[in-house]
Amino acid sequence: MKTAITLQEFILEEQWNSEFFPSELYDILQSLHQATKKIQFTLRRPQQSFEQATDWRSREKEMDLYANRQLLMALGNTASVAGYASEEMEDFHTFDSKTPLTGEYIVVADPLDGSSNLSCNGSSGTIFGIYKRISSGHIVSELDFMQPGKQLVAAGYVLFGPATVLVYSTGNGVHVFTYDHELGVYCLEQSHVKIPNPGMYYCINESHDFTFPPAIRHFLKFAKIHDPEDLRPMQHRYSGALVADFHRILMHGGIFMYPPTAKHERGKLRLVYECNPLAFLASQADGKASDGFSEILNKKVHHLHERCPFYIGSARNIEVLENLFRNKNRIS
Ligand code: AFP
Repeated sequence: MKTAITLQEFILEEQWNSEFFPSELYDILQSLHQATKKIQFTLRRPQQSFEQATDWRSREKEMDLYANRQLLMALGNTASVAGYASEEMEDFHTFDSKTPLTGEYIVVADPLDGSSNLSCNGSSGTIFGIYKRISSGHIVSELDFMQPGKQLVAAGYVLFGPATVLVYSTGNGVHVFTYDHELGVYCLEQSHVKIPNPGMYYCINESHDFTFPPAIRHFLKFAKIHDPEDLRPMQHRYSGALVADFHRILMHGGIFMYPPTAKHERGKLRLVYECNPLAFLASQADGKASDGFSEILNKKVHHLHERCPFYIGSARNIEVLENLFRNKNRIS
């Protein structure tokens, strides 16, 4: 039997081999790891063990808030983190009980993406991004959290599926780990993952298609045309959890799309908490992420909870879609 490389060992080795790997990142990844371990254990408990959860909707909300609290507590105990912002909180949080505020990093997160899947034992996950703080002084600034995605120093997610999987990048490739419940540790599954290009999967909630921009409707027709060399017709998959759909794309290639719709005119997904961290991972895995016209990682952030159209996946699939947006719906 082969000896597994644990997450801890892998991060330490990454740190030793790179002069650009700040030791603080190790601590932050460790605290995110601890927090998500607790979230994972709680997700596995029966509904009856939830305090206020009389139905699945209230369990969903309770779990969203619980996941947020775990991250808040774990990061609050990490010296190098000065602040935290999440999809679950109106405002960002400064860890100002740390005197002086020495932390050089801030963390953004979607604590429990896809929580509505809990009602049917579907997948969910925690998405996170880590930035270097740009403010100074005792209070972090909103601007710390509004840096463009290209300023991320690390990002990742933990996917709570049949197995719990942790994926991260510190700018040196994307690495995938699976939680071993017997050993109680994450073990390396794959390092330096690359998104297959092109890919055969497309993920989109097609129920909104009558309100999609024409470029998306053209892409959906294009995806179904027979061309085996280009892996078409593409296969449709959609889980209702971005983190699970992105993991499929990371492993097998293809494209995830959440365009503007009548209900969400600017798109549904959050630029800071969901789009930027996953765009960072895609770029590290030779994939791409776009809003149809420009790279997600270059987008200016106007406010913390901003939403945007989001297309992410294999480079070739994203380029086809961008051409449809730019060339007025012609495939080139
Ligand atoms: P929840 O966290 O409220 O379940 O929302 C999940 C999500 O933000 C993202 O993970 C999914 O891709 C997307 O919403 C699904 O939205 P639709 O139900 O509109 O397809």
